[in-house]
Amino acid sequence: MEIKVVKHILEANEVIASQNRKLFEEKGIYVANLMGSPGAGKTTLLEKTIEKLKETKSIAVIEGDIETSRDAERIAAHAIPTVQINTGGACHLDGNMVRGGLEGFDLDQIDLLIVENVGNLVCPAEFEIGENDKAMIISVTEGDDKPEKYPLMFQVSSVLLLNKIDLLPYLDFDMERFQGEAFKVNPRLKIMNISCKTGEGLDNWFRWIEERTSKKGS
Ligand SMILES: Nc1nc2c(ncn2[C@@H]2O[C@H](COP(=O)(O)OP(=O)(O)O)[C@@H](O)[C@H]2O)c(=O)[nH]1
Ligand SMILES: [Mg+2]
Repeated sequence: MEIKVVKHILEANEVIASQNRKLFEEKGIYVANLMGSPGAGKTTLLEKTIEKLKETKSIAVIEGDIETSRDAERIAAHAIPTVQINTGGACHLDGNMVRGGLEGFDLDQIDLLIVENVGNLVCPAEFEIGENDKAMIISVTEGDDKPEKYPLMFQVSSVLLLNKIDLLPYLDFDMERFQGEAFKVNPRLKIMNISCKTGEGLDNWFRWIEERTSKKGS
């Protein structure tokens, strides 16, 4: 019985997510669903991305958190349309929550919508929101053994950003092991090693997301 209930919830979500997807398609908006643990660097990456791309792309952000509007305040400080969704306990965003959040935007004015999902390495990967790509960010301080322990997020993501590489000298992080595990769970994964602090590797990411956004808009 329980399995049926879960299946029903996921199917109901899929319907709303595909309605969102259709709307994004009509409006020519490229949507990235940014997922990762609390503290991996999601908001910091967003801030860097906005600063790099905001002259050439119209960017909007949805912030998903259990409580508070702290991340939305950080993003809004960059003069970008921002909506905060508080899930009130739920560990992920779903299609319906994102649909509600869209009411806060003029969709005709947006090229790129980035959704920062609730900090969690598990649940966000299970729920489609109508995105074009899922992108995940994990930091070296979380350990090199995570891909096989939390495979789903690695499997559903198009790109994996390994953040905080500036801290590698202080850690026993085995890069070969990490990359080996990540490719084992998802051979198509595009891995980018980055530091939001020093800026190392970020150009790769900027290029990746800018190219995808341009394709949608043209
Ligand atoms: N050393 C280092 N710290 C970082 C880096 N990126 C983010 N941080 C720090 O990690 C903490 C969590 O970042 P935040 O963007 O709020 O993570 P989020 O919870 O995933 O949104 C903050 O104190 C950031 O300044 C990085 O590349 N290197
Ligand atoms: Mg955040």
